[in-house]
Formats: sequence, structure tokens, C-alpha cells
Amino acid sequence: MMTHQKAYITTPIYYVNDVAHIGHAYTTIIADTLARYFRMVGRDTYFLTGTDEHGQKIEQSAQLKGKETKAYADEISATFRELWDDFGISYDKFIRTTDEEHKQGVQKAFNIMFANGDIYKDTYKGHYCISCEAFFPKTQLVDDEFCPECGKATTVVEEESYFFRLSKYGQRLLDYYDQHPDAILPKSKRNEVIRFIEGGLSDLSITRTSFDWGVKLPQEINDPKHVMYVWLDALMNYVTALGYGSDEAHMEYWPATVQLIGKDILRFHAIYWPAFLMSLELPLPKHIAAHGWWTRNGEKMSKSKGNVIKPKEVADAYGLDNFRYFMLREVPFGGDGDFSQKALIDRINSDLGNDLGNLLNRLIGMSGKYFEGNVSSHNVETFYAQEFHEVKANIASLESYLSDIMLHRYLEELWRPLSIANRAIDKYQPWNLMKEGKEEEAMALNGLIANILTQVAIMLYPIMPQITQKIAFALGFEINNASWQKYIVEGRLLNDFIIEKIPPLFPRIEEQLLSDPTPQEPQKESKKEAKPKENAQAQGIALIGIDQFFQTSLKIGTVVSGEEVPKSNKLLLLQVDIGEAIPRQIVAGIKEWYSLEELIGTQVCVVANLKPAKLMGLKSEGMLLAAKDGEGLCMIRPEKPKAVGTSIS
Ligand code: ME8
Repeated sequence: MMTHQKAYITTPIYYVNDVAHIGHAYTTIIADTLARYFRMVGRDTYFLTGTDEHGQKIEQSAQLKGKETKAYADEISATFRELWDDFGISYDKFIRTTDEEHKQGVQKAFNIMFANGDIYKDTYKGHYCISCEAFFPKTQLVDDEFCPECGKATTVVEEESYFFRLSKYGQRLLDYYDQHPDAILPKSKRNEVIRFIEGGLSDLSITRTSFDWGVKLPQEINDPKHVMYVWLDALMNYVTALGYGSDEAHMEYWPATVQLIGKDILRFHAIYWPAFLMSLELPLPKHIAAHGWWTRNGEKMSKSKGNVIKPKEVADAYGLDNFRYFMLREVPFGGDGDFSQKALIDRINSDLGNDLGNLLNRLIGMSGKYFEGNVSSHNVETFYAQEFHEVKANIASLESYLSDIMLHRYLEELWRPLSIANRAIDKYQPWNLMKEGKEEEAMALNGLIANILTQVAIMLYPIMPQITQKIAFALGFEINNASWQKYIVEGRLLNDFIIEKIPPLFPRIEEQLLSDPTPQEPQKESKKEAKPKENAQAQGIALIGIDQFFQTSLKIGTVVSGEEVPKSNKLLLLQVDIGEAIPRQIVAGIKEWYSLEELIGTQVCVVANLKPAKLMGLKSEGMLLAAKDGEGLCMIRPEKPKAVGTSIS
């Protein structure tokens, strides 16, 4: 990976159908870590993130919220950007696919692919999953209808479409992955991709005509009813952000060094994307690195499941750097991880508090007590040669873990010098050395610890940029390329200095700081006082007029009958009388909290003018009002019986 001096790191561009959760934060934090590392080691680094704003999914989300699509995209895109700014994410560019330059770049790509014969026009007939923005052949569907990736109902699409000759690139892709065995990381994921390609690639439909929230085809093609398929549009962002198709200002950063993604979008990045690049005669990225899923009690996080964890809340409660450390240390890169506050607290108290923070405290304490804060590196090698050299070898081994994006291993290894230092204190017992008049040995021991902390702080900086600068401050230096060069590359020792007494960096956390709705982690009393809620405007909730409110038709209904939805743990199929000729059929995700007996014959509040939707293949003609918090869900019902069909206002 360290073969060329420039470094280009990318995250996926996130859909603006919803605000960021810890899965998004995870990808972005890994990318930020790599970017900071590359900058620290002196590479000319460019770090890209941004938002993916076109396609049917975004258009539908905006409609559901009653907003104009671009205004909606602006709003959600800004929340991503604000979160990354708040987190100090060191991106160089935040791209939006609604940017003009991006659209120009995508059109240029289309023209080139068209001119070289890789694009042709035909008719697409098949199934499309709007949630995944992906086409699936019938053979891959679950029960002939449901998306194999996300389980939602697909829609049948039959429309004129332009196709990309993906089938032409199968062998070239296989050859490429054969010659570049570390192009896909972790390596275990490579086999998955190869098997998929070997199964045969079909040509890819790359335009749509049934909606128009997307990049238009280039004028030269003269076919205005088509817009680009959102994945062609989105994948191109990695080069349009560098100026492809516009000013070409940063194209020298291409090919990317590492493109970080979640495993859900590996197929798009390891098959479609390189095929597009081959067609455009652009080099392929050095590495596509796919991480696993963060889940909640084993389930994928999603807003509809109510198990989303807000990254800002976690970082505010536990500290941003601690959160970063936890995410990278807790889960082997590529594997899935279940988020729990208990695991986070354990990491903070144990790895960070005991192993790292306490070591610094002991150094501050010992140098204060015995040497008026003076620390000297003289004689470190004389008295502690073995420890010193073990640490040196360990630090030198770290880069290989980073190259393979094995950040959990990197951190695991980085903790060895800390345990060497902690063990050295226990073994040599400086208080006894002082009693025995071996002051030089005691001073050299402090010197050893200070130098170990220096090296650990520098190497930990990309993961914990704020805390490590505080450690460096206590030790009298600043972490940057010069100090990396001096203490890591050249292996120089600290000059004599007076240690700065800083407050403990990782105060012990005794109990969960955020309320936690999961049954597996019983909710404890929150240590922090619940903050009073800000008013709606200050929380960023858009205010609406009364007329907008009345666009929603809310009615009193009575549940007249119901049944369980086969194979579903969540859904009930209810018939609800809202005063119309026949009861409405409503599929409600409330089975975890209500039995049919508890519902039939009772009154509920119904959103009566929702567009019908299909859930597990069943038509749903409305929605029941309910409220869910950490304790579970309850229906919203009239206080006294009311005639069915009564409007709620
Ligand atoms: O897929 N655990 O956008 P997206 C870990 N716009 N990571 C997660 C996660 C989870 N539970 N949920 C999301 C898209 N992610 C497209 C990408 S790129 C040209 C277009 C992370 O908003 C993970 O990196 O659905 C995943 O790949 C990405 O968010 C998907 O974000």
C-alpha cells in the first residue's frame, strides 16, 4: 500500500434518505484514521466523503416527508456534514451528487462508454429494489418477490433502458483480482467477489425512465426521458470529486489508495466500479476495504426497527476519541459487531483508563514525587535495554497491520508497549530503587516510560487525535510529521523535560451514561442529568403550518379482526373499520407488544391517507399511531370510545 507518495482515501457517499447512525460513523472514522495516518507519515493525502442524493429512494423519502426533493437532500446532506465537522473528520472534500461538476463528470463518463461501444439501448424487464437501488433477476428473489439483500418487496420494472456491457468485463476482472490479490480487503471478501463474477455477469441497466430525480443523459445522446441509474452516478463521485469531467484539478490523486465501504456495497465497488473504470481506461483503486455490520442485538440497525444509535449522543456521553478507539478496537475489520454500552465502558475503563491513562498518571506521580517533575532519557538503554528494544521492534511492526486495514490488530499490538511499561514499574519498583539510593535507575525507568508513552501516543494519534495530543503536551512535544520522523523513524529519545501535570484523561465510568432500550442490557439510572428538551426549532425540526398538518387524515378506527403474518415476528394483519364501506387492511409492526386478543374490538388512531404499501407481500392501507420509547411500544387511543371514522384534529 505504501508504494506511492500520494494517498487518496474515500468513504461511500451516504444516502440522504436518513440521518447518520453509528454504521456511517464507523466507516467515516476508519477513513479519517487512515487519512490522519498518511498525513502524519508525510504523504500528500486527499480524503473524500459526501452524500448520494439521486434516485427513487431519495425521491420517495422526500415525498413521504412532504418536501421538495432538492430541499430535502440539502437538509439531510447538511446533517451529515455537520456531524463530520462536529467530529473533526479531516475530509478535504465533501461531494454532493447534486453538484454541477459531478453531473458533468458523470455525463462525460457516459459519453466515453457510449463512444467505445460499452453502452447500448434495449428494454429492461425485471425486479427492482428501491431500498437497495438494485436490480435482481427473478432467480435471486426470495419467494419470487422479495429482495435478497434487505427483504423488502421489489417492484416489477419494464422500461426502455440503456445497458452497460458488464458481461464483457468478467474475465478481465477475474484476471485483475488474480494479479492483485490484496485489491479487496480483508482477503476473505475477495473469494466472495470472485465467485460472483465466475457465476457470470449480466449487462447492467444504467438508465431509468420512470422517474426523473437523477443526472440526465448527455445532450449528445439526445434522449431526455432517461436519467442515470443512481449507482453509475454515485460511483463516479470518486473521480468527479477530483475534477474528472470538469477542471481535473486533483486527478493526480487517482487511483485511490483505499476505498472504504461496508460489506453491503461490495458488489457495486468490486464489480461495477472497476468495470466502469476499465471502460473509461482509468486505473483501478489500490484497495477496496469492506468492513462488517454494526448490529443491535444481532439485528441490522435501522430507523424502522427503532434500534438506531446516534453517534453524536455516544460521543457526547463517552468522549469522541474513546468512541473512535472502541469502534476500531472492538471488532476485527470485516467482521460484524454488536454495539453495547457495556463493552464500550469496559474498553474505556480497562484499555484506556488502566493501561494508558494510569501509566501517564504514574509517570506524573513518580517524577513529581522523586524528581520535581524532571524526566530524563539518559541511561534508558543502559538499564532497560531489553524493554527498550522490545518496544522498538513492536512499533516497527505496526505499519503492516495498517496496510492490511487490520486496525484491531494494530491497536492490539500497540498495547504491548503499554504492558511492557506497566510491567516494568511492577518489576523494578521505583519506590524501592529510591529507598536503595538507585536514583539513576529510577530516573531512567521514568525515562523509559516517557519514551514508550511518546511512541504509543504518536502511533495512536490517527485513532485518538485529541487525547494523544494531550499526552504529548504532558510530555512536552506535539504530534506531527516532524515528531513522527524523530521518535518513530529515527528512534530518537526525548530530551530532558519537566512533565506537565494534566488531569486524568479517562475518569472511571461506573454505569451506563445513555438510557438503553435493549432488553439484553437492563436500563440503569443515567448518571447524567437528562437535559431538558430544546424546543422544536432549536432541535432542527422544521415547523409546519396548520394547513400542512391537515393534509394528514387521522381517523378513529375499531380493529374488527386480525391474524398473524406467517414467518414474521413483527407483523400483524389487521382489519380496521374507519367508517368506510369495508374495513381497511393494515399491516402493523406491533406483534412484539400486542397480541390479537388485546387488539380486536379496541379503538385505534389511523393515518387514513397514506399511499398503500406492501409489507411481506401484503397490502397495507394505513398506519396505526403508536409511541415507542425505551420501555417498548404502546398504541395511541381515544380516551373515550368515539364513532368510527371520527376525524382527529
Ligand atoms: O449505500 N454497520 O449509502 P448508505 C456498519 N449511497 N456500517 C454501516 C451500517 C451498519 N449498520 N449501515 C451503514 C449507500 N453503514 C450508497 C453508497 S457509494 C458510491 C454509494 C455504512 O447511506 C457502510 O459503510 O446506505 C455502508 O456501506 C454505508 O454506510 C452505506 O450507506
